Amino acid sequence: MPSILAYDLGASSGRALLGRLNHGKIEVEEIHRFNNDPVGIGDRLQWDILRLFHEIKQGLLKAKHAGETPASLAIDSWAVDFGLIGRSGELLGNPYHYRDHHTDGVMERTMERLTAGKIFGRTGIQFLPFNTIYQLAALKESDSPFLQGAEHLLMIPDLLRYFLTGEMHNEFTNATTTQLYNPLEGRWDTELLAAIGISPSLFGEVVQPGTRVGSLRSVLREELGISSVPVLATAEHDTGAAVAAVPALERDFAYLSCGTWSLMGTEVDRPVINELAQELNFTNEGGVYGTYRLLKNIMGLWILQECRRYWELAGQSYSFPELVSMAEKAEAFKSFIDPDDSMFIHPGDMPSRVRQFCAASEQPVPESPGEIVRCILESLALKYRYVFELTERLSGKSFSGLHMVGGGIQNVLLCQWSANAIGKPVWAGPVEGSALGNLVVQWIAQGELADIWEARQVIRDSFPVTVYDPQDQSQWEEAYGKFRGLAGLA
Ligand code: LFR
Repeated sequence: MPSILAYDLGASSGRALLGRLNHGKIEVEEIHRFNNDPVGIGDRLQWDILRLFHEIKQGLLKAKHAGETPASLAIDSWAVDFGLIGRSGELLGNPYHYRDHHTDGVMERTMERLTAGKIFGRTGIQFLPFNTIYQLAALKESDSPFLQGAEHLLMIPDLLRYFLTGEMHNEFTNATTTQLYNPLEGRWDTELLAAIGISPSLFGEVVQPGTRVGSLRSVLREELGISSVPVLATAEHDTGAAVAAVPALERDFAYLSCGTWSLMGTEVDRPVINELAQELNFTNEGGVYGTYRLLKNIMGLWILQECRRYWELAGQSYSFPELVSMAEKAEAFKSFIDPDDSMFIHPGDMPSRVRQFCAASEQPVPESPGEIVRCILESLALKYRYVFELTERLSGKSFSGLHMVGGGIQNVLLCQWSANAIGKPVWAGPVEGSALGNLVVQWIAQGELADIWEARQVIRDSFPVTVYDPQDQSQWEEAYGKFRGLAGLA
């Protein structure tokens, strides 16, 4: 059986995997891994999109050298960011990084003008300052020449797919993250676009995951010396792909996609757009096969990654396992942060910000890396419990445990503490959530798998799931009370 190729691009690294279905089991081989280093120029933080396209080509070359001609390929990546295409068909400027400061204050101003009720009511999407709608409003406010010259807007995977095929399509799961797509009407929301002064002509036809959207351009085939490969739209939002790969066998399940971000929620059949969802700032991102992800963003391992980067700059290099083992030795439940405080969104001196949060909330200030990492990981686990309970309240469901997928589950301590905090088992696996979701959508499109439920069964049969049972319940219960108080969580 021929292999297929999945590219999964995260905010700090990307990978290309060849996948094969063999007697009801999935086999994957990572053929290429690369860094995704955002580049700061002056005040701006941008993605090195041409470098990413170069790495996509490297993946194709490595597949060729492995003697493979993939039956199809697809790309997933983080959401909300985009490229603008001008009259000549060329990319105008580098896409901004969603952690760039150009959107500072824009969400607040837009919400004031349009009202939160209108924006949420028409999109069902949570308010995050970097949503595409606020990035576009920022470009409009600054009279960006790129925006003036733009004829098309393509989200990151749409853009890379365009570079590969020469064809432009907007894929559904990513389209919903813009906060400009109306899921109730099944189209781009022209009223919101008009309100921020953006032409609807920038937005194209929205295609569902699994749609064939072209094949490799002949010029690229010649450059690489390869034959044609069909290009599919998969669940191109990495979180959409990760949730497609949750090995749940029951319809109602809670998940946590754990990486740079922690995305926690449940899958629903239709968007939950009501006052409570708006008040709790939950989102309804488009998923596969008519589903939606009722979830909430939690800042995730970003804070830890950024601490590590900062320490490295200061000449102290630690691996993640080293940091986790230092955290394990530090004193328990000494101080907590609210990981979702806006002070943690942008890159910078994260250790100082953690200390600052603790000092301002009159807690002992963590000093050593071990103390800081312990504070971050305990706070994340406690925030998971909070959002787990909100998910149950909002969805009216009760969950017997939590599925965790993604690279973050390699952090065994975090998995165990998550189980302790929520007081229910955590089922951790698979690690390659997004890439697997990307692959199974391609196989469903090719008729190799019947539907998402067969796909989830096959994933369960192919990859280990580690069970973490809750421990130390009374201490975590007490910690949760303290955490809620200081993070001001009702
Ligand atoms: C996770 C993710 C989240 C999105 C954030 C920014 O990788 O895609 O779902 O909110 O990145 O795009």
